[in-house]
Amino acid sequence: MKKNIIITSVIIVAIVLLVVINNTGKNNNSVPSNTTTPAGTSAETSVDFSTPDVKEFTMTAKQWEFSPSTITVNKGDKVRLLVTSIDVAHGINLPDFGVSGFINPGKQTVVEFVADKQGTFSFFCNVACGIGHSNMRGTLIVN
Ligand SMILES: [Cu+2]
Repeated sequence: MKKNIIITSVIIVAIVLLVVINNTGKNNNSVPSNTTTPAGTSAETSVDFSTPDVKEFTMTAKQWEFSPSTITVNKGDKVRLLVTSIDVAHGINLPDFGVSGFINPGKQTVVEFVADKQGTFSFFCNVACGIGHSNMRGTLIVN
């Protein structure tokens, strides 16, 4: 009798565990795909950056500054930054507008975004580029 009760309990616990694990797995799978896909695709595919009204800025990145370090645009502008590293690898990261780019040494990286909100925002290098890396930042002003 006792043996049967123990075996039954073990089976019930196993079933409960399977259900819990199964549900946890479903949650982990569904949350990222639901949140990332629509936001990422709609923002990037609906804007046409091939039009002549794009505001283009040619910039250099070097240890440890961007030049120019301040970019001023108007709200609603389509903005293109052409950033060339003249020494080592750098990055250009403007998190408020979802911009992140890697800049190879001696090469140009192009990043584009729509300045869809007013304010003063920071962009910075996100590739470890030497002792002054954490000070390598600039300002985007959207009027
Ligand atoms: Cu850096």
